[in-house]
Amino acid sequence: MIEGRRSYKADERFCFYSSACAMKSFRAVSLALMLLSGARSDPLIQIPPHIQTMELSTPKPVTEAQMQEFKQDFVDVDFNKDDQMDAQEVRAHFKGGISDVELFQFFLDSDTDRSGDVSLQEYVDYAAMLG
Ligand SMILES: [Ca+2]
Ligand SMILES: [Ca+2]
Repeated sequence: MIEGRRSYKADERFCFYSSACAMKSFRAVSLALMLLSGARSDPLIQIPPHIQTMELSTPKPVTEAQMQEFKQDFVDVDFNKDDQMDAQEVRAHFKGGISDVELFQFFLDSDTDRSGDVSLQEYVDYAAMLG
């Protein structure tokens, strides 16, 4: 008879958030500032038409130029082009330049439906509040 803990794949997302809660802290906006300050790959990735034309609500008014920036940030990070930013993509985008705490905090703040991914609408909501 085997006793002991087993880990389930399905628990990983839960653990991701519970540990993030435990570490909720001070550097809340640093990742966002990195995103918004143009720490991005070069040359720019073309924004696909369905993203370009997507109508998005914002929690407060943003300029057309800001919205363009948000969309550009999003497509730069969304490496596999599934229209979702996941934790691996965010980490890869910053090439190890962000801490786990910053990554967790970013998802806590932006992934409002707790799906484990950040949609364009979620990212725009998040980014608009920082602008
Ligand atoms: Ca993706
Ligand atoms: Ca989400």
